[in-house]
Amino acid sequence: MQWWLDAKFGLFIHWGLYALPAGEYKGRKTNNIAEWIMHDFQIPPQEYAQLAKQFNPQQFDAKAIVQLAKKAGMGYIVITSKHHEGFAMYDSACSDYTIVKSTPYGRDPIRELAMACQQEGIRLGFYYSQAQDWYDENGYEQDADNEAKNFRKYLDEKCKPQLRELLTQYGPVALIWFDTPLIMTADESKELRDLVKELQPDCLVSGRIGSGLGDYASTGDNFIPLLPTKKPWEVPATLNHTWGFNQFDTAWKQPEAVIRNLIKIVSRGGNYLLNIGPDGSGRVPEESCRILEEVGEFMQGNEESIVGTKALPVYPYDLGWGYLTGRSGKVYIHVLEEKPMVQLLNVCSTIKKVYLLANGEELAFEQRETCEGDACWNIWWPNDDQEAARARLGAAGKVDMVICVEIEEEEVEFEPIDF
Ligand code: FHN
Repeated sequence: MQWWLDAKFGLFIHWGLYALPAGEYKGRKTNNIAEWIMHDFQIPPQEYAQLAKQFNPQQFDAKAIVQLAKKAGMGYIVITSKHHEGFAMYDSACSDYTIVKSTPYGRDPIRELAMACQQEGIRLGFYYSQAQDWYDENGYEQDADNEAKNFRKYLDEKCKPQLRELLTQYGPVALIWFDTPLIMTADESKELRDLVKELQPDCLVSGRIGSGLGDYASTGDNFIPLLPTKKPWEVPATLNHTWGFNQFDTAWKQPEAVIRNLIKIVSRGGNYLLNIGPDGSGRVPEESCRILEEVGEFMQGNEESIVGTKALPVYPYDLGWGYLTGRSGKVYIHVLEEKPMVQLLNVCSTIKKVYLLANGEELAFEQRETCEGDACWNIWWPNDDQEAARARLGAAGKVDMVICVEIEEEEVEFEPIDF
């Protein structure tokens, strides 16, 4: 899974029939995430299924989405192949409830995405709701009487056959993003994991397969761990409050916030899986595109400080003004605030060279002991003028000025603080 550890940043796509009501059904607005509208309003399956007749997302442009992700510096894409609503967003032979068979659109967007990903050299994984299926009478549903269901029948007749299709019809699959296992047993989760690995041994399995059987952990939605964890981890995150498109949700995280989250997550060793929710016409909301494009401008000069980095030993202070990332022989200091100069205490590795990552401009530095005897690095902006240096960095320095410190040692060493 080295590719996944290196990638750090991925694109999540939540897209299904829920993109049509887009947060409102029969004049009633939801205050929950938009893709839950069928459950939240208890819309009967046959009634909800009528949405398929209106689903004709002619604006869906797989290539443009892949290029958007690539330009943002993302290394992989994960798209909902079947969310809890039970509707297959691909050409599935084992159900009639699919985008190909039951919509006027009649195309397989997942095939188009898989082809675009192959052309652009970006990995593609599939979200698959393995336990919740609100359309299938034997699929689980949160807060429903699940004990009464024949889950074995659902597993054998829908879930496993569909996973088999996804893993045999679209070329190499980077990962299966399972979600909400609910009351699935460990044996059932293992059965799905085994199926994935039998069909595609290199395909990763997300943490939400249940019973700790994932290749990596998925944190709670939008929750960033503070402390090191045992397993590699990924933060699935929204750009506003919803995953599926909601016409009323305009609470967009601005590019600054996204860049800060990315750096925070990467500095702690995690991956950031950031969502877009195309609308019912297939169009990606303009705001999502604008935000990702600006993140891309930051990544253009600073990608080296994100992609392929690994978690440093835990730095003993909360810097407040920034974060540290690193790789062999290099420490990247991410400066997110105004600072007359940059000081790191209790760092004892030997500096070779210091420069602004995005334009190579060298910075003066010294290594010394403080009056209290702590090893410390001091770094100065050219002419003591941070703003002028920021201006020279252009878009790459707008939010975060990344300082690259080359060191003699393979790995940076921090002095423990024991007071
Ligand atoms: O219920 C889903 C939700 O709709 C969305 O898919 C998120 C993404 O992480 N997962 C579940 C809630 O955690």
